[in-house]
Amino acid sequence: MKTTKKPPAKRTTRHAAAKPSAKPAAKKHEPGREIDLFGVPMDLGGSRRGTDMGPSAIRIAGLEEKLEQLGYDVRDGGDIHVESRETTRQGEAKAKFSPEIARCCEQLRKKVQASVAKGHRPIVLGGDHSIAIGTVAGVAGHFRAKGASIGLIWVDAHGDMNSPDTSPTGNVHGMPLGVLLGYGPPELVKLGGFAPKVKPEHTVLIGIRDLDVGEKELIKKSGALVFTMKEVDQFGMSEVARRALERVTYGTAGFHLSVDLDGVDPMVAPGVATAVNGGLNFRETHLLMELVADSKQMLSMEVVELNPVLDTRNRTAEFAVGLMLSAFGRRIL
Ligand SMILES: [Mn+2]
Repeated sequence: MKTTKKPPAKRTTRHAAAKPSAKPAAKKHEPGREIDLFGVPMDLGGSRRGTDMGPSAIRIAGLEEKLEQLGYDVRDGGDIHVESRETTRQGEAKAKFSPEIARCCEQLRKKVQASVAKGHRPIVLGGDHSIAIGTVAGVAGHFRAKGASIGLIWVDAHGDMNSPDTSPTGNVHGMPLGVLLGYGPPELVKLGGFAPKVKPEHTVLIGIRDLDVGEKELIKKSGALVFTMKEVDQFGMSEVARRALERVTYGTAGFHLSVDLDGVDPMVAPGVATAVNGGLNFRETHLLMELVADSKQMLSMEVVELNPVLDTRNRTAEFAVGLMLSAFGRRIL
């Protein structure tokens, strides 16, 4: 696997799989050559400590340099400041630390929105998955001001669609997708002054295999498109990715890709807080990233839930860097 020095191919046509319907195509956003990195050392959304070290582990694995080798101009915007668990009030037990999570997500939202407004593509490094509330609010906020919607691909073992009432733990990292679709703690749902951030018809989940009882109801009710591991096994990732990309690009300005590393099988990505067997394998995950790159419509990306404490010799961080390279256009040939 040699990295190429060639810049990624220029965008040619919009995604060919879009439905041939009468609905006029939304104006497409030209993906830029500039990438802004933001780290969010957040571990307030889960119970296991250690995800706050995720951004450092990914930087150590050489993300910036490898993206530059791919032909991108990369600027590291540093980390969002997150208060530590010891110095922050937990607050409401049904949505633990949600005031501090909301404060951090608001900081992130502003940085991401400013990045997208410059025509750059932000990459957000987690941190637990609660930070997606800020990332998606920033990207969606920019396009909303232009009257456009964005799509969302959510790779995860879990649904992340609990509400404070259905969550067995009160951990906010089990709620961000629900929040983005308009359900959950008001201080999070209202972030950026609008809700929902994405429409269910533009939202796709991939890799799902561990859902809480109450959460299942909300997922079914939400109208989001869900590819559980059963569908991945049944149809193959090629077909799942085709359907997913059709869904998130049809009538949108492009899409955000949110990768929870626990969506990947723990044999490949062991350094995650909430590992679940039977996940996406190495090639399935890369194929999804490669097809995302081929679509030329990814606006922004985040990689979350890396827990270096549970990792082996930074292997999961190195895998995460490989995924980002594939999603940004690295090719085998
Ligand atoms: Mn997640």
